[in-house]
Amino acid sequence: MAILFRSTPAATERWRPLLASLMPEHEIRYWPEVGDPAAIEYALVWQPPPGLLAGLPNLRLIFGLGAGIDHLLRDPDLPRDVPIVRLVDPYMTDAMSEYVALSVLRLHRQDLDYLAQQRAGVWLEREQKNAAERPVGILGFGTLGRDAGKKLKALGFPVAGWSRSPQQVEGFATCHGPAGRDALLAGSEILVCLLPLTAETAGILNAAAFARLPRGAGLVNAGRGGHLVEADLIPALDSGQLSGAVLDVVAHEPLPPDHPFWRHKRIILTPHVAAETHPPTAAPIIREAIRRFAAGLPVPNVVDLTRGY
Ligand code: NDP
Ligand code: OXD
Repeated sequence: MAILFRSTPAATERWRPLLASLMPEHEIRYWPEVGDPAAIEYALVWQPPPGLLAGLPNLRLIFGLGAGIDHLLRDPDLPRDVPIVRLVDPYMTDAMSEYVALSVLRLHRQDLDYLAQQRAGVWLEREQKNAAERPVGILGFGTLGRDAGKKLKALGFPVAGWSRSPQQVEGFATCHGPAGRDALLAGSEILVCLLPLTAETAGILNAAAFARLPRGAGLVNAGRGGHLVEADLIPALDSGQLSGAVLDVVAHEPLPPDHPFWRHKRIILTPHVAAETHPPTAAPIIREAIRRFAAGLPVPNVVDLTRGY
């Protein structure tokens, strides 16, 4: 029985010693050295080349090396009868909440304006609200959204969360469905997207959604680039409907050098680093999932392919 590992070359070098010491009982093969495909039962993958998984006839379980699995669903030949486990790691959850808290605070405390003033040598106090007066709406109130919500709440922000199914989360206003989304947008001075990318959520951050937000709202997108209709963002920023956007993800990564987002004064960009996979904490989680699967026990965080996440 062998495990196939495939990620970026840099990530592969971080994982290699960890997997060797944590799973000495398994033969681990590092793509592109697949060897006999029939020997591979488990695949640990990030952005596998299309067709790679379909070429493994005895594959029993796929681990996506990230929280989102859209990188797997893009493969038209994905073997849909093999269960997919996504990565849920408290280390990553903490990282995402740090990113969201930082981004929300930057928008709330008018960082973009103060940076512009600093560059222009302008000493000018701007009117400032308290966090308690700045409602935050979170699209995607799952593992990451709820944790970010709790931490924003601890900072004083009123937080509402939107999900696909009705959810009761103590201390939060929650909603679901299109009507719930529109109500959440109308009441959110800062909107955070932590959705998975699915057919239902693609393009959800668009001109119509921005128009529903209170004028001057801020946007944080740490979900996927495909959530944002990129052509709609700059007009919303230039008209003042949005006051700023923090983007960790974009449609085409890395962002092309001539893309207007690089230089727009009201956009803060980071290169998909909000919550990176952390091999030292992720590897034991994967080892435990393999142990459970091999023992015939239920494995947590199996993706529901009918929902797409
Ligand atoms: P979860 O599956 O735990 O949560 C997803 C949430 O989105 C759930 O609340 C779900 O609703 C909701 N949702 C899904 N589809 C819809 C829909 N059509 N309408 C309304 N709500 C919907 O995922 P995580 O919180 O772990 O991760 C979320 C995403 O964050 C990942 O898929 C990935 O794209 C992104 N991510 C980005 C990272 C980065 O570094 N930028 C790092 C890690 C993740 P319900 O509760 O009803 O199921
Ligand atoms: C993930 C990511 O989905 O890093 O884990 O984007």
